[in-house]
Amino acid sequence: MGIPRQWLEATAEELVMRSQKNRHMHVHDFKPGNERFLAEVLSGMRKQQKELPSKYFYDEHGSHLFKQICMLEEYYIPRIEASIMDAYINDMVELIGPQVSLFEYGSGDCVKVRTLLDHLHDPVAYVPIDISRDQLLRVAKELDLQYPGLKVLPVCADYTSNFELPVARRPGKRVVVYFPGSTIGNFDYVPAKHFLEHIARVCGPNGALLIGVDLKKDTSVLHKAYNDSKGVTATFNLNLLHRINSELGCDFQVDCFEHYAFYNPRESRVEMHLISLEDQVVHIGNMTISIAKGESIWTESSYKFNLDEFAQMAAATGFKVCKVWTDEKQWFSVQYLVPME
Ligand code: AVJ
Repeated sequence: MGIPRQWLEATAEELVMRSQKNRHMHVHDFKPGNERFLAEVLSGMRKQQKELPSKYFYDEHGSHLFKQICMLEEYYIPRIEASIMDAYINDMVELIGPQVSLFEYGSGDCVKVRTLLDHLHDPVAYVPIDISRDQLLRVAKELDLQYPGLKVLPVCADYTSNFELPVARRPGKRVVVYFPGSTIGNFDYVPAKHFLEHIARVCGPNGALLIGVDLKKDTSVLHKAYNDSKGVTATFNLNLLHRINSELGCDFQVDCFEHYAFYNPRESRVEMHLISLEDQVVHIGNMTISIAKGESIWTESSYKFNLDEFAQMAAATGFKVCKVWTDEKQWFSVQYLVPME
């Protein structure tokens, strides 16, 4: 009991600042309601190829499972991305410059951004945007305490929908959007372009985008990354059905589904599906939907790029690739994009 340890190492002035900051922490809340969740589940399940949106993986349990995926040797993305960030952080910080307002789309547990926050010169604000509200509030509070000069402004939203971004009181020199983890790979081509266009508007002519982009590689590496030997990815995939059952009152027989993930080379993407092991019916809202034995529900795409393809897509949205950092095997890239002209 007693005083938290990190407080003992702070000056009195810092302590006052921290307690004041903590009182003011508040989430800008645009969390979608269950009506929207239900509508999207229904429309996906009524398609010829049944599908469910991958953004709904991330309830509390799903976010926890994703963190476990990130600790697997086979899921190479976080490890390699972190090594690139560590190796080139000084270059990145130099490009970004001082007094930045940093926006992160899909901030999750906010671990990755710490490398930036630890090295940036006098950052003005950090705006983590995430759909998982409890985790968001918890980690935002933590960061707020740990970075005394930084204004932390958490936003709970489905960032593919319309929502408003908060503005820090202290004016920054520029806006930089951080979008790590290759989450851009979850979007099909047209939505990916729309999303990058949205980011370009958020950045403005003076801003930039720091983005993680997963690269094409040996199919067996991809296969193992999405079919891990401990079965965590399978549990993560199946958790979507548990979540739908509990939040929308549906009756998927979760035990009668099997995780299935493979690399589709023609489309340059890993696809995750849930395959029904039996004929079954499921009630969604006031609809009854039948699922045949062997039929799949498509739950996620994870596109893999080569550097030219990504640069071309970026160019189609008005971004120019200014700098690319990769690991020595060229498995992953972190890229710094600026508006064209
Ligand atoms: C967080 C979307 C980048 O697609 O690799 C991990 C999610 N899915 N294992 C990815 C995920 C299966 C991940 N992203």
